[in-house]
Amino acid sequence: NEIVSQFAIQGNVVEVAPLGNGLINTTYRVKTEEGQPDYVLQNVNNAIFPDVEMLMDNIVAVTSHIRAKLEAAGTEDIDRKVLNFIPTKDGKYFYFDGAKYWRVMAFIPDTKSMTAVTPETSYIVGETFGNFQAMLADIPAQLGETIKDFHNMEFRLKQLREAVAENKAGRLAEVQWLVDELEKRAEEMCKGEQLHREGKLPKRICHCDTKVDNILFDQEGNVLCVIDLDTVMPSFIFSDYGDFLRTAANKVAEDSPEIDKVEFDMEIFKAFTKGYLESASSFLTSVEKDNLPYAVALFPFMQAVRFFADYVNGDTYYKIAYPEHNLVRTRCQIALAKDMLQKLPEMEKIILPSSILSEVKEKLTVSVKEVSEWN
Ligand code: GN1
Ligand code: MG
Repeated sequence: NEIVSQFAIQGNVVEVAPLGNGLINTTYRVKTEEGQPDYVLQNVNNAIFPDVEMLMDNIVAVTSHIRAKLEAAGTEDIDRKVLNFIPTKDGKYFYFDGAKYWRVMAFIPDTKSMTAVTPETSYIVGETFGNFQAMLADIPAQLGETIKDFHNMEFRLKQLREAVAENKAGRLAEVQWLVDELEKRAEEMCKGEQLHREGKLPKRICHCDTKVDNILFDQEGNVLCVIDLDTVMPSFIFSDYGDFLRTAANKVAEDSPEIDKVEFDMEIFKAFTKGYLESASSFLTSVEKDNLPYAVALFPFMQAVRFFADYVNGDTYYKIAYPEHNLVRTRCQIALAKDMLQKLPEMEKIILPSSILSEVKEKLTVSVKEVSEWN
């Protein structure tokens, strides 16, 4: 009550109860009297997100930009289609109680989330995230990186190399072969950063945590809005495209020990890509589009590097359920990246229109050759 009373809400608080099962932030539902709107109160995890002020500036810039677009388009029911953050009584979007950072947003009633991934939901998610990026393609505000170098492959490799050099947990000897395995692919996986340095690949505002459960649906299954905006930041569009497929199109869980069952599901790939391209084509450059297959393989590779660095460091970042957990996760992600690399030519055929296929034939031959060399 003390915390909620800092914010400019309507009505009197009747109850504050835990909401959802997020692992990073802590969330509560704030109920007010009959006839008044309810709210969501969140404690932002400051250990993971060091600059809450920047994070909230990002979120407010993004949600107000989307709101203005929806208003301009004459969209109905806008309060259900974009999150609405409530300022404190002195006009800030977070409250620091001396130990913790808090924020409040309006609760959107009568929603459901969808956790089952099917080609149908993947198509909708692709369309939704493409749309989200499209709406933010012309945002005037400069957004900050809420986690610095979050999806920077070169930085993630640097972290792994440091972990290997320090060998803090003394685990290196048994897993040196995995370091070698990852290093084989390291350079080509930094293609994004290289293209960026050459001025050929822009950063745009991306969500950076694209999963089905970060979309709210109404009771009929129509998309309402994208939620969980803490990682919204400038990144290559590959982030939203690739990270969704990493989790959604793997036939097993990201930490499955059954490596032989790891398989990249091309039906999910096709449906998600179709939805994404339908809404993102308006702003994607040919470099961005041509490199979507690279983005598919990039994310399990990057995740393998992150899990593995954590294993070498002695498991300090990701929660583990058993001692080898990060190692099992690493192997699963490598297996997925390998299966994706095998399927790159097929993906390229689907993404690139047939008219320009002949131009990239040479490129396709190169990727097939490279795949057969990575064993
Ligand atoms: C973390 O906690 P969750 O699942 O939303 C991580 C992602 C990883 C993911 C791997 C802030 O996300 O980048 O892809 O684990 N988020 C952060 O399971 O590091
Ligand atoms: Mg999350």
